[in-house]
Amino acid sequence: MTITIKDLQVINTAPEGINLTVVKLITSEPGLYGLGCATFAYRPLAVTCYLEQYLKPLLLGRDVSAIEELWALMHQNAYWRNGAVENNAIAGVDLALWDIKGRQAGMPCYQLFGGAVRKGVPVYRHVDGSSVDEIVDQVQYYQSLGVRHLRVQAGGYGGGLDLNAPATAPRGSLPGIYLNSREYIRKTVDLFDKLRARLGFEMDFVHDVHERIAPSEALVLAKALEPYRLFFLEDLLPLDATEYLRQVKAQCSTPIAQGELFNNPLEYRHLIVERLIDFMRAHITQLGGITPARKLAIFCEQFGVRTAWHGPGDMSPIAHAANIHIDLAARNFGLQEWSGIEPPNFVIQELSHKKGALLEVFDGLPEFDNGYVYPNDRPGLGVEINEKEALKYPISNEVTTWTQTRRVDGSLVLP
Ligand code: GCO
Ligand code: MG
Repeated sequence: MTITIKDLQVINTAPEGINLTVVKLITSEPGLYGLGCATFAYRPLAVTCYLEQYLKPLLLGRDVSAIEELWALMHQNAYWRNGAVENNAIAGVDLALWDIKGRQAGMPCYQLFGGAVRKGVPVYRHVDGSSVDEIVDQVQYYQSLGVRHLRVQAGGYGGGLDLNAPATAPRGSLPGIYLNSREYIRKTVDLFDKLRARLGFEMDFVHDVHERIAPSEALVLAKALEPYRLFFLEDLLPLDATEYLRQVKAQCSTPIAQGELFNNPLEYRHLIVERLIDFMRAHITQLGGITPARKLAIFCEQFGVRTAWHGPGDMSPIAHAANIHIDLAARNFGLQEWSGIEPPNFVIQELSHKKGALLEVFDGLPEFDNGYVYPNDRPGLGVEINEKEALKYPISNEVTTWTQTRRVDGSLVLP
């Protein structure tokens, strides 16, 4: 008897003050359901509408076992493809289908992917501060927890969080988060020089440029950071400038990571085939879920490109768990971002939120211990949601401000 999709429900919740969107697929088998993540923190209502108005009518009554068929059906159903809203919506269904597959098999998803090649997943945590002393304190705190890899930022991404035009901007410039790229480069190189002088080379550091500087400036930064032997330098360039990585890789040994903004193969295929990136950092639900993500990880393996899946605060524990299941079975695993239950710093500074609320809503978040993350080995992705608790944390629909990033002359720069 074929088990089919009986209902598709969307659960929106923001326990940490960050919008999270969960898909619950109810099947025709009593008690059998799956949970997926469709989080696109800045467009939750659009994703919800896409799921309820378009994917639900398409999917009801279809065979839950046919994951490849259903992914392709969703992907091409609107003819135009690979948008951020639709890919995150499709991912919500796709992760739920893999969750169902694991629950039916009585196995954690990583077993379905070929079994684990490591017992725990090495992760990096986030460090951010306004002074070297503050950053050194945080590094030493995480070192005490056994963490061996850290992302180090000095004031978010390239600039502060001030939404007012600086005095140096032209008269009448609009509010925004202003970035002086030359100053950012000077400060970043100076920061890592001081960190290495004080801490040595035992800890592995990554740094996120977040696509905000010009290609020639990016090359200068990557070369200037060579002596500090970063584990990787992330989002050195925006998606539409990644051809310039040919110049960067030809002149510089700093390992390069790109990917959280990837939507489709046309954006990353050349980067992997030409080995212009060393670490692929896609956001699993932005790609459309586990189904395309596994194919991308295996494609990377052919070219010696390692994985470093995006793992930010604006991702639900279900997607974090999906990252971990893929990591466990991947031989070309590089490093996993683990922002864990703390949201990104720009959210903490903007919104008050109850610490720990995330774990009241979600049960089964993979466990962080001594620099590694471990799945809970339950069948499927291993995460459950308390729908009653979820209702306590409604999502917000304010205008997004942190992406209003501007150069010193007041013009917008990609965030
Ligand atoms: C990272 C990312 C995030 C993004 C955030 C956007 O490397 O973790 O750059 O911090 O800025 O996911 O919402
Ligand atoms: Mg990033």
